[in-house]
Amino acid sequence: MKPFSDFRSDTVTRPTEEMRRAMMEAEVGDDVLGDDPTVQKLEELAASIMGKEAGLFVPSGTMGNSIAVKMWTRELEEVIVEEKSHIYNMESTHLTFISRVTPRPLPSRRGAMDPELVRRHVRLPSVHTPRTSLICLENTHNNWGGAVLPLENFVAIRKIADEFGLKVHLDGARIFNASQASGVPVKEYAKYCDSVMFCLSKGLSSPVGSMLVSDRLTIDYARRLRKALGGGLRQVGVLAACGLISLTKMVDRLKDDHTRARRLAQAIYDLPGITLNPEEVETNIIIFYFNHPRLSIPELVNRLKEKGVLCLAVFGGVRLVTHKDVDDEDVDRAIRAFREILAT
Ligand code: TLP
Repeated sequence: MKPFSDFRSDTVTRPTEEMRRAMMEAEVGDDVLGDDPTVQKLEELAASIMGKEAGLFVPSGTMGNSIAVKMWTRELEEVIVEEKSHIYNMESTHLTFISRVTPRPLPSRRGAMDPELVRRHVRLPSVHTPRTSLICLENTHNNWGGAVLPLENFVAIRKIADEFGLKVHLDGARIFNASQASGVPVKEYAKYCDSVMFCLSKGLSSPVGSMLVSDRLTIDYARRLRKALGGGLRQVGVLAACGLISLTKMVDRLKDDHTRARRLAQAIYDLPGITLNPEEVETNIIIFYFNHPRLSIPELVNRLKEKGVLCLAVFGGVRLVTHKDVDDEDVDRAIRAFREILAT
């Protein structure tokens, strides 16, 4: 048996054999000078899958989101974000640090902000207040346990954005998980957004990389911002080669991750201390709240680790993520470990 079954994140996925071969064989050039053919192929493919004019390869999802916020905003402006969103909570404050805008966090129902609430929080130009310029959405929603945002929410938010002349950016780190779970094509979600960031390096198993897509002029500007942030890379076709495999070969299998997450959730939701609705596990992320008379959250995480099961403590709870590198045996091992620790 392997030493650990690693449920900490889908970011831990290792590149496939095919990716390793593709890295060896990739045709490369200097991408900062604009002549890496493999990167160009990936950027074109990403844009066409999302129904946008152009794409940009970026080293990380955080850099993609940072560039997106920067390209749609100026100082003295405000950005509407969902209160548990990754952009607001987990990207080292780039809204204030890089873009120098104020975030306006709003509550939601499992990641979907009420359009009327959004409308009430749009600030019109005034000498006193920041002007709202951008709304950020996240699908799937990480801190809401991989929740899928309903398409109607995109439609309603777009309507408000158009009413007030705002831009909409989608943190679609796991947009392919959303699409696999809902049956809604990724293009359909993207249609209601001015830009989309999505990750190659999570469930899609590339070692590094995310994509930012939008219209051509905006991506030209994003390319300059990427350089300014130190994200201009040279013979990066070796990584883009993996990205091409992510997009062409790794999407369909995401539904297996969803099935495993649901099975794990169904097996542990009623153990003492755990608050979890397995019906709400829609994709590959399980987050449960934990309140136990004898065990704290860090103690539970440690006890699981002693039994070879890795997971993360988050927001008053525990997170487990399924992905390519955990199979049914890993899920069985996790179920056994939870039962041994909690079912006394
Ligand atoms: N999320 C990571 C960590 O930050 C916790 C994870 O393990 O889930 N948007 C969303 C919704 C994300 O979940 C993440 C990464 C990002 C953006 C940022 O991507 P990276 O890690 O490539 O900067």
